[in-house]
Amino acid sequence: MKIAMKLIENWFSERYSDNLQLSFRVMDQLLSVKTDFQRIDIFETYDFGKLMSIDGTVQLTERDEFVYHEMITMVPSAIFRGRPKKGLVIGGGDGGTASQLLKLGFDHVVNVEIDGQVVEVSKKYFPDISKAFSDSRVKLLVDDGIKFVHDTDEKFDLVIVDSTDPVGPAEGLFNSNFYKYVRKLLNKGGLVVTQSGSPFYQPKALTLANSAMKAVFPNVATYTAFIPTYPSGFWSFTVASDSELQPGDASWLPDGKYFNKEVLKGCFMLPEFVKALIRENE
Ligand code: AG3
Repeated sequence: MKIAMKLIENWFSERYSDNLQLSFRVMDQLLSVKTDFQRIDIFETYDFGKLMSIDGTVQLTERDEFVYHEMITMVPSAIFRGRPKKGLVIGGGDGGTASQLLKLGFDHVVNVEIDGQVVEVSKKYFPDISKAFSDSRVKLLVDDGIKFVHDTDEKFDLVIVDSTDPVGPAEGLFNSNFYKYVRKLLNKGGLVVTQSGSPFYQPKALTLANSAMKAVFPNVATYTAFIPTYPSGFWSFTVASDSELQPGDASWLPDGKYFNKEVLKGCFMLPEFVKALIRENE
């Protein structure tokens, strides 16, 4: 008798609600580890290369990480007058943000990640994305970012908050107290930027970031990017400064794989429902 072979398919899903999820078919699960802060999983997916999730939420995939890392670094760099050189990354334990800052010519980057295991895992599974951690221009501190901004008196041109969603360890990064301390660390003309979630599925992340920054900075603006593996694919970032937020000509900035000068202008043009969310905060 012939027995039909049973084919089992394995899938990783990020749950957006009880009724909605995004699923990736996976070849293999390479790692699942519970740290003191969160659970980290690494999958080899069919369509997006390796994928890292934290507490079940997609953090990055090899195939589309460039969008997030370019947009969180290049847009604020284009607004800064002159060439930004000193960067602070809060979170960003995969190293993607720090690596991108080095590409842009930053000569000193401090990266404060609360969970050392994110760094270790990234070095092992994403050696290219995390290569900044073996560069002498980057100082990695495994520490609480909130504590760091309270205690340091170093100054930066750009502060980048590359965090998870505003639940769990990142919660304290979405409030005005945190930004009060960040403001003190900014050089003249300096900016702070944070990822602020999916305007469609996570309006609270956007409004939280927006109101926290508005409580502290006179100039705040939201921009968006297309990131296929994040909820809804439509993602927001919010930037703030004491200086005006007009993109300069930034002729020194090269095009990326996503970023270019048209994207720089266009990304600040917001759909009405996003504008309405932001207005609610005024
Ligand atoms: N950190 C922001 C990821 C947020 C994704 N949220 C979600 N999937 N629900 C990205 C880390 C890349 N350096």
